[in-house]
Amino acid sequence: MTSAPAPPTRRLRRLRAALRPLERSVCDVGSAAAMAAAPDDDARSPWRWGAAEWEAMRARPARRLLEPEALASIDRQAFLRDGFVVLPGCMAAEARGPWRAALQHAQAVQDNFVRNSAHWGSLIDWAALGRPGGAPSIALSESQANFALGACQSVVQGDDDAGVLTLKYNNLLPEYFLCGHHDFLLEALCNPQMLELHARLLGVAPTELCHHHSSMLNRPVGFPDGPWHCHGDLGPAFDAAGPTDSLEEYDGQPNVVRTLCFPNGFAASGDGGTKMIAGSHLFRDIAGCRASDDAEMEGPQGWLAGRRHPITGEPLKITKVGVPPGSLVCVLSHSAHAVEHKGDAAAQEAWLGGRRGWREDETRWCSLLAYCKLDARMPPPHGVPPHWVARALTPGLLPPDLARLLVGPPGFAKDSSWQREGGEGGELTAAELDEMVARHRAKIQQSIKEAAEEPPPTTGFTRHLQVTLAPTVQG
Ligand SMILES: O=C(O)CCC(=O)C(=O)O
Ligand SMILES: [Fe+2]
Repeated sequence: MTSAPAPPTRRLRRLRAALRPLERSVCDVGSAAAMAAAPDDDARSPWRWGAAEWEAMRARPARRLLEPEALASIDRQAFLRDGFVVLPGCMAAEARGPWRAALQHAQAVQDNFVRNSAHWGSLIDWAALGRPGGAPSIALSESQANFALGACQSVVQGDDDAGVLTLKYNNLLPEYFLCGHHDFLLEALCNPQMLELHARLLGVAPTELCHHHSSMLNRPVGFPDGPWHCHGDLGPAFDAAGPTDSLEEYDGQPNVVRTLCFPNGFAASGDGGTKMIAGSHLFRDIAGCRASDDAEMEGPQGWLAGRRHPITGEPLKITKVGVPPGSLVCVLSHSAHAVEHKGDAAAQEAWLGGRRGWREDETRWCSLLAYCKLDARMPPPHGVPPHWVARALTPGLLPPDLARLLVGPPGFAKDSSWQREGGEGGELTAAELDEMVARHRAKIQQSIKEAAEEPPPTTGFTRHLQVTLAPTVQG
């Protein structure tokens, strides 16, 4: 593990050269943001690492991240039956402080990045990011930027007028592909205990796991209720397969596990917790399983009305979990979940009204790390952009477990649309790289188009973000 990386092949040198403008733009904006946020600490961001930092990471022994008893206690059948598992206090005691500090650091970098949107036009290489028309003509307004500070999913996202969606889908905002923005979280992603945990949950060997995406989900005091939803990550054939009462069938499909990591924990009520519905995943009802709040979910017309668990026969119900510091909650894609508000009505009103001044020690700090089985039947993971694929494919640069998580093992899924498609010895050719980048850009453009076509939200804080906040500042 400590040997020097092999020199990149000619193909990979070309690949890196093609992506260099993008790396430069990321680092330039990253430095502007990081310098004001934490001037002494910008080596924490793997975006800017060179060969020496990668070598140091390869040489570092893995830290103790989880309590071994928690791993040993995993009940796979219960996980498949419920669609989620709560692991209270399973973060190793010595990992909790650094985990929270990593999230605070990443939030500070993100806040600074957002605050500096007036410089995005000149510092970011928009052509390298594939934005048609180049730099955006408007920056975030002061109120839009202020609204996003200290929280996640709060930068206005209804359109790409200020370039936010381009940044989001290229994982330039630290809240997306979070692991690429902080060394602790990158190490957590490929930590052997995390791999063992997800291998157990998904019923595969640790070497058969792939990274799906990672994000930051910090919720400050005043954060209102988040809507009920579940995720379609597996492609139409599996996402719309309809209800099943066979755990064997469910286990036989591709699967993604989102693991929410809470260094501080949260109380069951009014504390920004994650809420769950055991058994909801077995309905595979991505489009229908939605509600703006608990009352709608539980109401006479709500998704829960009359529904029973396909295996236990029990009526489905909302579980408000409360967890102690250092807890993990692992969730299957199809499992219904929502966010409980944080703080009372006055706190929510103040937060929505743009008043900040939350106390950091009260924030619900959270990182999400998602893993899937290597399975060519599902669409490629959306959370690993081409510039990280390029790093992962540079021989000997990244720790082997990390490289495999990001792009799969050599030769994986040669015939599928996964990012690592072929070439001899699993390498990408220049033409394949071009195709991969083109595909990534096309996907981004498609996502941006879909976001712009979606009707404006009628409830909740997304309505506030996209409807109330936007016209007053952009009009
Ligand atoms: O913040 C949470 O508790 C849930 C976030 C969520 O729904 C997601 O990341 O898919
Ligand atoms: Fe979600």
